[in-house]
Amino acid sequence: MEKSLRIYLSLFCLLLSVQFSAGKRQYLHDGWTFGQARSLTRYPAKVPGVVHTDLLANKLIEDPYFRLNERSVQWVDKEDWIYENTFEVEDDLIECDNLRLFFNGLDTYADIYLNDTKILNANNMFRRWEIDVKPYVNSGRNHLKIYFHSPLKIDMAKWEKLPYQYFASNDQSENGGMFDRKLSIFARKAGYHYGWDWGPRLVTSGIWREVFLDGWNNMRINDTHYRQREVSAKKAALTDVIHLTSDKLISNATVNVRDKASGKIIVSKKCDIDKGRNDISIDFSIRNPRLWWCNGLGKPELYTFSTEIEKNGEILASNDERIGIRSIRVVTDKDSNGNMQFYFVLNGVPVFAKGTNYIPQDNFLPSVTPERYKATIDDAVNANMNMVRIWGGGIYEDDLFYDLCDESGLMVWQDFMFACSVYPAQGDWLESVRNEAIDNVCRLRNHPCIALWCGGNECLDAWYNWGWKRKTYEINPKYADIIEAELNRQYFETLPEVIAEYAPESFYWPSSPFTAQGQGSDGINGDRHYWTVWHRKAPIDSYNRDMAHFFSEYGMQSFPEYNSVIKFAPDTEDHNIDGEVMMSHQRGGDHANKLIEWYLDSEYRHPQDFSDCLYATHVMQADAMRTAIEAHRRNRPYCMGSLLWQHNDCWPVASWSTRDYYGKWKAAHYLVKKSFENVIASADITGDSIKVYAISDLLTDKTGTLTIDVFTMDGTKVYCESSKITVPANMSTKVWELPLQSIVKSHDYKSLVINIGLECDGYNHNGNYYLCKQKELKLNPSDIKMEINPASDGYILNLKSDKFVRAVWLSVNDDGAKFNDNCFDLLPGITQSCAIKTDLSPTEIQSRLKIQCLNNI
Ligand code: BMA
Repeated sequence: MEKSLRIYLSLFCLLLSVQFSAGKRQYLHDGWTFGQARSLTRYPAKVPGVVHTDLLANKLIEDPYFRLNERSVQWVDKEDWIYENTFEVEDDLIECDNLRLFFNGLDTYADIYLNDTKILNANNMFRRWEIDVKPYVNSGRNHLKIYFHSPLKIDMAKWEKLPYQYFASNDQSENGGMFDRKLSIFARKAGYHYGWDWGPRLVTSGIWREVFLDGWNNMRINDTHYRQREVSAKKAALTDVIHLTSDKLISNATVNVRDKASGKIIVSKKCDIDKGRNDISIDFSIRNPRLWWCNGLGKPELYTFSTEIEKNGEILASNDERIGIRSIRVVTDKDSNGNMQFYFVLNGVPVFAKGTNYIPQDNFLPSVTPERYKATIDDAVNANMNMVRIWGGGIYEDDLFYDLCDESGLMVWQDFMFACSVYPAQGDWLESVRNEAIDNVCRLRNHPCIALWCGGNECLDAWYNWGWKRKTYEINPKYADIIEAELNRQYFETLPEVIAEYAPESFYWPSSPFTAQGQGSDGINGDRHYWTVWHRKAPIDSYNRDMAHFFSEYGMQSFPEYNSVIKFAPDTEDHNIDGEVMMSHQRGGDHANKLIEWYLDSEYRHPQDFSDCLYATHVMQADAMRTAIEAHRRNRPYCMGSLLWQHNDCWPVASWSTRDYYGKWKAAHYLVKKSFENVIASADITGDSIKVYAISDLLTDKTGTLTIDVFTMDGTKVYCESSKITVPANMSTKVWELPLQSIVKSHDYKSLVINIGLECDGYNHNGNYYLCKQKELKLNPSDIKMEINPASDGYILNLKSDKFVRAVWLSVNDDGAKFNDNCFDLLPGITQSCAIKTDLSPTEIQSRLKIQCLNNI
């Protein structure tokens, strides 16, 4: 045989055996029906899906997100539901020696019957279930039935048994007709389903993730964990920890780790494989590894490694994993005042974390398409972020979420799924949590994006700082002792034990925010959730003064834009922020609307026109986020992180999100993008001086040109200066300072705008500063001239005015339209260009384009 043919044939055999060894999979997503357990009527169902979306698709309920419809579907969670399916196992699968049924997610209390035999009792939405079904399947038709118990009915019994209460501040039990019974804490189910201060109460049930059958013969690799023992630019020392199951003893097998890209074997090892479960470790190293870097610092390089078990040239089992080689450390050493710092070090470089907090993208989780995932992650990356925090009241996200973060260099702060509550952390409940943690840590531990595991959101603060411990203690000290012991067991034993055992190189942080065990966070040590602006009514300028080592939350509310509001509230009679429909889409309630109005009144203006009022909240939120981000960045290295609250919504609602439910960027997102640029200049105007800082996240020093121009509202330049400066790497540096008087001179400070620009290494940052509150600015009526010029995928808009125009907001009623910039000021006489991607015709764009600005309200 010719050599090339031999190679070809052996490659062919290798491919065949790889395919064979990978086993076979049959998805069970077709042919499902569903119905109320107490009725025999069945309707077609979609899997993965949830009961609400199935009811909607069958026209049995109306869209719960529209107007007040959420109220009329509160009966759904009081019912038990049955999902059924009849299927035939594919021929090549039925012949396999091993046949397992997998549920990647069942929401939540579910009894599973296969051909009338109960094969599983599921009780945790976050777990992945694997059942050996070989003994139960038939070669002909099989019947799969899932009985979902109402989570309310199941948990009510637990609530009634307890002589004390677990608090859950966001559980909207009253809206669900449950009075003060906060049942969410009993269920291992996404907390936000029970309502949140940005979310409706829609408690779902269903097969919410994939369901499939896997069949294989001989051997299967269950899991490969690529531990990164040591990583530097010169060398990565890795261990591939392999868990496999074999049907028989195989002596003298070979384990290979192969680099998929080059096809080369990196390391091989001989081993004997026992019948049953085997754990094998194989060490290897890579010289000069291509490191995974976060967005802004470098390329997020990825490797795909294959683990193969080989015997006599035949591959018995194999498994591919994509990993990124990087080291991530979290530094919690003391600062010079003896307080605990908190910052991330990626590949030896201290990184200022620029990012956001992420909540689930929908109350009906299976409705989130891959396109929505992609857009959500892209919007973080395009806003120059390098970190996203997956908040603890939602879900451990879909694999796709982490794949996209791996690919785009977004570090993930991963909360365990606990938020703003105390939980019954004992017995079966705690065991279930341990298993859920193991499932998810093992699923996610190879992702380079995972930067930290965190016990949960604000649960320790809730107990220690929000008066819950005191309240419980006053009722009976014994009850407080029980809850506190549970809390310690959960966050300081169970969860860190899972991390230590299953992802020992990862950093565990007991809570966000966190200072020390036995107390709430103090804002000085560790990370901080900063809500003095907003919940405590501090002026927006407080962002400039109040510091922390790491801000893991801060935010300011706004409404969705007008074109988004009309999707859930099209009638003009609903266009009143205090009206019933808008209030039903404001889950912070009266408290939140009053805060919005209070901030508008004290710092901006409170327009009576509905659309102007929505717009004013956008500008206020945008200014607030910009102020916070710049202040946090100016204060590095004291402050090393700024994660704003929040990136997205789960339904159309007034909230702190910078992008609304429909994915539309609010004004804030445009300003966040600018404020998170790698190189910016930022001014701190305190008392009678103005200081300018050059802030750079680049890893080498650069030179740049700093410009400072002061204008009056009608275009007179009262000061200008331009100078070459050095912009030192990875820090914030004061580069300019003057007494305010020397640039303001005798002018009325309410009619001045200070424009600061920094051009450096291809970055061109530009920002305006004002010397009074926005409502005091002496703005002239606007006189904007706009040209609309066709471009390849839309239009270029050129805007100009003789007067200073504050916060120009362009909107167009077109779902697909995308602006490259928005919410910008027009400096007198200077043309500002902006691009819009849209399919609208020139006449449509002319008629639909709307301009709003603070000058006109
Ligand atoms: C934070 C979060 C959320 C909440 C937000 C706004 O502290 O952790 O629970 O939605 O505040 O109040």
